[in-house]
Amino acid sequence: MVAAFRVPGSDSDKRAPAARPEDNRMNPVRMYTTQVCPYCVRAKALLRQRGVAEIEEIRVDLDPSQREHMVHLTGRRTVPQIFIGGRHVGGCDELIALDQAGGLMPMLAAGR
Ligand SMILES: N[C@@H](CCC(=O)N[C@@H](CS)C(=O)NCC(=O)O)C(=O)O
Repeated sequence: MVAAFRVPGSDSDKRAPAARPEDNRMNPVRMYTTQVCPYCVRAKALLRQRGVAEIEEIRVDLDPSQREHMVHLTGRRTVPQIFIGGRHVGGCDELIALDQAGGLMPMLAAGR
């Protein structure tokens, strides 16, 4: 069973950039997570700040088969593991590094 949740973004976040997810111009974001995971919370907050309204969240603590699938896909055992437009970004630290290098918004832009 896949435990997937749609996580709405914060309407009150005024730091969101111009890219509007409701225009369908952003690539889909998928994140393997657990319930108790400060890195997951941090990663989701950053994505929301960058305008991501929906995150497909796969709770590997609720579904061990999904944890094994995550390990198979990424070679990693830690959460979060983040995919943007089907491409593996890595964990929270790598998401932050990508953002700081200026690579996150282009990756979020649909069609990239
Ligand atoms: N450097 C990693 C650290 C991730 C990490 O340590 N995550 C914890 C949960 S917050 C974890 O997966 N621990 C092992 C486990 O839960 O099996 C990142 O930035 O994503």
